[in-house]
Amino acid sequence: METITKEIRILLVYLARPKISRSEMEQDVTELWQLTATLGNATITDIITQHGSITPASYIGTGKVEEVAAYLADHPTDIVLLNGHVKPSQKFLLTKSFWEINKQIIVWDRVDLILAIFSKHAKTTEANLQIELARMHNMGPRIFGMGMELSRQGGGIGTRGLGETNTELMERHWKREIKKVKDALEKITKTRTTQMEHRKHLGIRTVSIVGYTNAGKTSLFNVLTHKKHLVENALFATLDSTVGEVYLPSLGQKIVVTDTIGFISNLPPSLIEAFTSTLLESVHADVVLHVIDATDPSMTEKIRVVNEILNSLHIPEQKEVLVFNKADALDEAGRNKIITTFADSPYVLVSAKSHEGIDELTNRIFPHYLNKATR
Ligand SMILES: Nc1nc2c(ncn2[C@@H]2O[C@H](COP(=O)(O)OP(=O)(O)OP(=O)(O)O)[C@@H](O)[C@H]2O)c(=O)[nH]1
Ligand SMILES: [Mg+2]
Repeated sequence: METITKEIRILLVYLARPKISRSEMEQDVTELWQLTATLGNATITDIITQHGSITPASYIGTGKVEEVAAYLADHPTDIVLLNGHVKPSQKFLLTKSFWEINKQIIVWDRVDLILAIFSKHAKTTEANLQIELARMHNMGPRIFGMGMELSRQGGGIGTRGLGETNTELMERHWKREIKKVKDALEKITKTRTTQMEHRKHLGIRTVSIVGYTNAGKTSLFNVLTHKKHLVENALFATLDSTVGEVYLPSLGQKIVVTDTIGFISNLPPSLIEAFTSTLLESVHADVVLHVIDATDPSMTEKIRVVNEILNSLHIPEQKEVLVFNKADALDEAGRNKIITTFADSPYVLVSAKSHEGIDELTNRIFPHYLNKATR
């Protein structure tokens, strides 16, 4: 049965940092656009741009706040989306400023948008708890507390004194709720750790698949493990960590392959921290396959982003193999570029679609790295 869902109207307020190039900005806006499209029932109805640095109090500066408020007065809008990472205090101030015009308005930053997509795709308790934890961190006590305030007032939004008189109360409530979620997550993490230790005890080696979102990680996982997990031309199709087995004739044993959530640029550390449980498998793997969409014009930047995240997770570089995927869609020039640029790094060119390079991966790369891992 078809359900009618209301279209969410999003106003994008884009703060273009000083010295940003036109192409960087275009890539950034395109990604925000794709993220919004991934939500399914949301559209960016307009973009207001501000050039300059972040204003500490309001992120976009008083003048811009007024401009956005004037826009909201004339254009029905559900969400004001800011690019980048906006502090809870800035979001709180903005929300309050816009409330004069629209009491239902929600202010989101890029992380809130990503978390909304996560929620849409989350299936497991673990994923839901991690999203909840990241959300709470991203909201901060006062915005989180607004929900509590609303329920106390029986649903009506009272603006008088909101968030000011009750800051301490909200802070305590926020901390208590965070602890609850953390405790629940810890139990799940323990189960995962036990499973990993059990595998290690049995001498089973593990390969984890990581990479920027939409690079083709799940497609590669499916090819390797003969599974049929959801593959989609969408950002964050995968949110959980899934495990599959592959028998390697060259090693005469089976290995475990894991697929996990994709990465994206500008993730705050608190979000990565919230997903520690899911990423645990990747952190402890013997080999880390860093899957890259070789047809992506922003490939180099995305490799950098993923490497930064791998670093923050303390995954040693020696475990990493660059896997350039979508070789079937590459022309000669694209191939040559990879061959010349990455000649010094361990890499392999594959296609999850045509299966080019898969044999090389399983017969040469895996045995080589897995033998090394045992030494
Ligand atoms: N041409 C081509 N397309 C591919 C290949 N591998 C994956 N794709 C496409 O790339 C898109 C993303 O594939 P996924 O496997 O879902 O990518 P992912 O990295 O798991 O993405 P998330 O889980 O959303 O982070 C889909 O539209 C796939 O059909 C390939 O080898 N060649
Ligand atoms: Mg996936």
